[in-house]
Amino acid sequence: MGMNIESIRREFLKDVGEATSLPVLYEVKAKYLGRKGILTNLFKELKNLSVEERRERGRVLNDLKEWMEERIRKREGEILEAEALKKELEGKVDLTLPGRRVRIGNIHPLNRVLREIIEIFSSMGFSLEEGPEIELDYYNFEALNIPKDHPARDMHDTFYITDNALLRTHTSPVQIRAMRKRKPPLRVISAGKVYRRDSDPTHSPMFHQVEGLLVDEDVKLADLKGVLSEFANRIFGGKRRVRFRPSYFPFTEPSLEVDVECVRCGGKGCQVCKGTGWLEILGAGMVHPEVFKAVGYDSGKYVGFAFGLGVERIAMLKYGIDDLRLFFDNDLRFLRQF
Ligand code: 2NM
Repeated sequence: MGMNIESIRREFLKDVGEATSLPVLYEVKAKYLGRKGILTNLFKELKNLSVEERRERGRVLNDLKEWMEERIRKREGEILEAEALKKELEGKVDLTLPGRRVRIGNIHPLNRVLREIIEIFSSMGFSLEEGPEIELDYYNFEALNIPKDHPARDMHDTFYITDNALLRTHTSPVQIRAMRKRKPPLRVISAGKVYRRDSDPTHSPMFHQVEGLLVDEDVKLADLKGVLSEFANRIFGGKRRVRFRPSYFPFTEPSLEVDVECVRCGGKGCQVCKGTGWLEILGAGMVHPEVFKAVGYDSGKYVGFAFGLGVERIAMLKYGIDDLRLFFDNDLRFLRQF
């Protein structure tokens, strides 16, 4: 008989593995070890062999038979155990229920808004600049036309590290560094963490800013109005009215504040806009000649505009969030909504 022992063994293992109930397992047992079983037939053929060959072949078949019986016993145990467990759970657990969904993470709302803002200005040709969060007094204040005794320093409530080093209170020093590093024309934005000694529902000691700067030979206030109107429309979506009010910053002249039509009430007046119909979203202005002087640009030749915004404020307005601290608590019930 040419049937190879190894292929019988392999087919037997497959049959046993596929048997998930006792009746099926007993059919498998009969297929190999029953009265007309494959192995039984091999035993019957022994009588045709010589004494020598019979002893050798007989030992191989006996080993195989014992191994098969052992396998079947083991499988029998496994099936009985599975059936007992199934009986135990019957009516108590619904095995047809779909599995629990695995939750995957998402981008933090602040980072999402930050990325959107960067994308909008990138598409207008601004490139992202980076700078240190620990700054020198010179880059954070002096070069921005804010001398030591200037009242604007009080507004910033600075964390000082030494007399000369501090946590940056805005990202403007990044732009000072960019101007000293390059020549006009220049179109840069800076984005990142800034620090002020302030903490209440609308102020956090650390928050995120994006600032922009454009310097060229023939820049007008109208260019600034165009860029910031486009930004307001794209970040809040749709066609929105934008207005510009005079303001004051030491580093720009003239300075202005940018308001967008209230995202909640569309200008009629509501809680969010405190009845005014307008939301303040940006500070901006034409770069002060003193700032150009500090970075070595010729203010007779070059003109520039700059602007700054708070990412938390934009995110709060966009998503209707009333407490800034939600961004920093890392409560998953809040974060999963984005
Ligand atoms: C603002 C408002 C107005 C500003 C100015 C500069 C620099 F460095 F170019 F002078 N950077 N950012 C600026 C101007 C920032 O934030 C409310």
